[in-house]
Amino acid sequence: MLEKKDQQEGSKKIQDLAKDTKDGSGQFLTTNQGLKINDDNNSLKAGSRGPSLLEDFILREKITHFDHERIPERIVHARGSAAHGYFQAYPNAAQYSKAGFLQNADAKTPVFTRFSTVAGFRGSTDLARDVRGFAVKFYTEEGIFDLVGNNVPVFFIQDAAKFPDLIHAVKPEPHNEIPQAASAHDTFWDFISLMPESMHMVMWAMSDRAIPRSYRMMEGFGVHTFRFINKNEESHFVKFHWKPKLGTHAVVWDEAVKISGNDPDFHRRDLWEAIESGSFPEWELGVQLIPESDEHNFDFDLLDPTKLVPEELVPVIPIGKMVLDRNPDNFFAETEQVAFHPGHIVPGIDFSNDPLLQGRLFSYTDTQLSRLGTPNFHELPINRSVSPMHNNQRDGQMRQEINKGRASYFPNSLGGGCPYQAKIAEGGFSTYSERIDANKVRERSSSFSDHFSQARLFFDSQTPTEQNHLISALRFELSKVETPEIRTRMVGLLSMVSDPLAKQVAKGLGIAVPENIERPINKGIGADDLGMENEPKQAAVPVALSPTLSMIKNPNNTDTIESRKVAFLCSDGVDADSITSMKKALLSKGATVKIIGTNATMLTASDGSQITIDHNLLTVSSVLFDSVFVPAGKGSAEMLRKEEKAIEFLNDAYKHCKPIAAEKEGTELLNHTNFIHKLSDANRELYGIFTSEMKNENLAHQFIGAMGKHRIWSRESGL
Ligand code: HDE
Repeated sequence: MLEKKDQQEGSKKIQDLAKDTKDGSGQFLTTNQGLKINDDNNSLKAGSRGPSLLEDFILREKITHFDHERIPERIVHARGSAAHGYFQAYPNAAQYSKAGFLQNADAKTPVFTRFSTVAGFRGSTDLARDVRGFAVKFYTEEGIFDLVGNNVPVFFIQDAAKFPDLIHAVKPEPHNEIPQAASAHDTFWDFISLMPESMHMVMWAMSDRAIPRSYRMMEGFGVHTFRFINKNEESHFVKFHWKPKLGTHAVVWDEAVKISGNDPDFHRRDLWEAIESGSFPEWELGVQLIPESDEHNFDFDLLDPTKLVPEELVPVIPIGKMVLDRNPDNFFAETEQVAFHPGHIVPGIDFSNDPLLQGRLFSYTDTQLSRLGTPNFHELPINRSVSPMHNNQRDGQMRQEINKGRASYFPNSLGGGCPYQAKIAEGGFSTYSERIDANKVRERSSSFSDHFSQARLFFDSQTPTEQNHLISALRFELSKVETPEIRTRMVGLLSMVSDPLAKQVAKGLGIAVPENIERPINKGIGADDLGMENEPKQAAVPVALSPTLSMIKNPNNTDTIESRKVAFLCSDGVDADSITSMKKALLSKGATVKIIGTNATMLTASDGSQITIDHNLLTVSSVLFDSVFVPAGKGSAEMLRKEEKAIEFLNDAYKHCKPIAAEKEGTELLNHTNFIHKLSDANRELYGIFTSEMKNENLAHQFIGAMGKHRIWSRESGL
């Protein structure tokens, strides 16, 4: 029997653990009706060994609720992670749009931002090769504004009518539901090979943008052209950009595959841990503004969502920043139930006639009706507007609001005419009065028909490293395709983008670039139209190269190592001083250090001190870190040499171009890797390997400098 004192201490410990949960603060367990439960462990039976009784309303309520815990997952973007934060406008923002949340640089507008993959199911891996959703809900004083974008500035298709086809093609194939969260299969490439308009987006999706290092290191884009309306009621076309403070970075494909096995929650965990540790991710919101008078001054159509506006033509003006500083309290209630909608706008923002955007305006309410089950989804706490909501919409499933009074119609006299309409001067929304004079037609504008110039601009703007990654990605994906005709058709389309690209991909597939390109069936446009025959092979774009399209050359990247994760590979006998001094240097730059040991608990250092282990080597791999340090300590190096996993850890870090440092006896461990002997002493540092046979202050400095570059790409090209 426990002594009373022990019992009290035990329950105090549990209460301490539970102090951050509402239900842990000394509440009784109850049914949904508030009845206090006396026994939550046993069902009601006829005798302790007898059958259960149907009368057991407590069991029935608990199990019924459980049976209904799942709701339909999102048809696309099912896998996601989110965080709360705020948006703060810069003083210049007010001149561009009359939107209330852009007027006051001292005000903070709450936001909830959800990042996602597109194709995978809710439980799929974060590291799938896929576009990422980047959806921001602004809780403004004038109502909800949702900026529902992606981490890629263009889209696969030009018209909403093709969206169900695109998604059917990319989702697991219908007969066997294979493969999960992957575009590398026949139906996807069959569709793409018949849709030349997708070629620009294919470049982005096959680039490393589709395997980000972190949600915190992704750009975001509104994709479509929207409108900003200023205080003088003038309209500008606008493209939205989110630029991450931590730079735009990716992992490499082999790493992505291994992360998926090691930690399928890699991005979710990364976002969560960064915020928990106080390292709040931050983005700058920028806009490209185009006066109405310039609408037709580009070689592409501003309404075509497969085109971007090169930053060299129209610069991105920063107008505010977003900081994510709070993790959700409950995944389901917030991240799962949040309902975004590109049609949620506020005065000062309006739509363009982009036919993809126009289709989205219908889809998002419709999908919430089947996913959240009621037109009252706006009443869920995460979706609720902070500006008061008054209208005559009534009833429906799960209605929360208890509306009072008799008048639920407008106009009324019985309700005193309330709620009444707001004048524009009072903040009432009024759609931008755009002149439309046209025939009702079902057709694609001929200004949408150059599908290749911007695809080529993207490919040409990449560094050789990035081009190689893109070529490898296409080789990988198309090698998984089982139907030879699809591969050939794809290589044909790629040759319309870039001959070197097509040749390299074809070589990897063991086929030739077709001489006469097969005309895509249906061509994504009306059956009576000619489509590709009219297209210039490589039409001129005024911009030949755009460095902002490359992640490596991206002018917005800095050399910060804030929140980067460094693995210290250690075992018993490690030199405690070596750990302390390197750790101090890294922490001073905002990096995170994790001690990887050969057990799950403690290391005994060479001076006898005890060092807490963060991860057992058994459970991690270098793909989960940004760089590796092997501290000094003879005993430690000798123990690690016998661990196959430790050598693999280093080999992988090398393969994935990550900086590696080793001090004194730690350098010995590197002699057992498969890369060290390929490097001369002179070129080690060039390839991001920093070793020091003695204690050396400069080691940390060099290591940090290399980490600031993200990866040592010279390894891929140089050896
Ligand atoms: Fe979406 N999209 N989409 N989409 N989309 C959804 O809405 C749809 C498109 C995007 O974190 C769905 O609530 C159509 C472009 C994001 O909750 C659905 C078309 C872009 C998210 C839907 C598009 C996006 C969605 C599924 C073509 C980039 C996740 C669940 C006309 C600008 C939001 C839901 C979140 C989600 C339909 C095209 C981004 C079914 C019909 C282009 C980031 O309504």
